[in-house]
Amino acid sequence: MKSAALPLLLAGLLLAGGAHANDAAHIRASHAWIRVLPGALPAGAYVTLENDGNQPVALRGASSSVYAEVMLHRSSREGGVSRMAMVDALNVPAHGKAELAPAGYHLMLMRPHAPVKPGDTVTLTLQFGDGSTLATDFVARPANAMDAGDDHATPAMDHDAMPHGH
Ligand SMILES: [Cu+2]
Repeated sequence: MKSAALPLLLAGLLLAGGAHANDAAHIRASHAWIRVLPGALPAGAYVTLENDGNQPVALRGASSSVYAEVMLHRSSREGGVSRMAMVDALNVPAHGKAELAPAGYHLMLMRPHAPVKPGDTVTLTLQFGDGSTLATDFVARPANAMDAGDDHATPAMDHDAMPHGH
């Protein structure tokens, strides 16, 4: 019975993983947003990742039920020319953070199954080096947006000052 073996194996892996906090358990995602471009142009997804663990955590990529293809990219500028390259991983340092932002690291979203409009929320499942995942809601923003647009949404709260232990 081949079909029964896989769920058992997965259950075993999950139990084994429960003995130690996995990568995803140490990551807090904030300011998650997508810049939606017109037509069939790929969209960029941006997020701030904070690692409260003692070990660095590698973001390897993401998956989504909305986009057929998601790739981890890095934009750079060389001699006045903007380039984009695929990268294997983005390191989030221990007790540090990494930012995916325009003109830098981003998740490139391609081939949506249905049109994504500004105001929509899209869940991307971030994937880390140890195979753990973190489902994160990204808000879709228009093509001229430069950030998540939430900086003034909660003026009473200083996110960085809030404790976020587990
Ligand atoms: Cu890209």
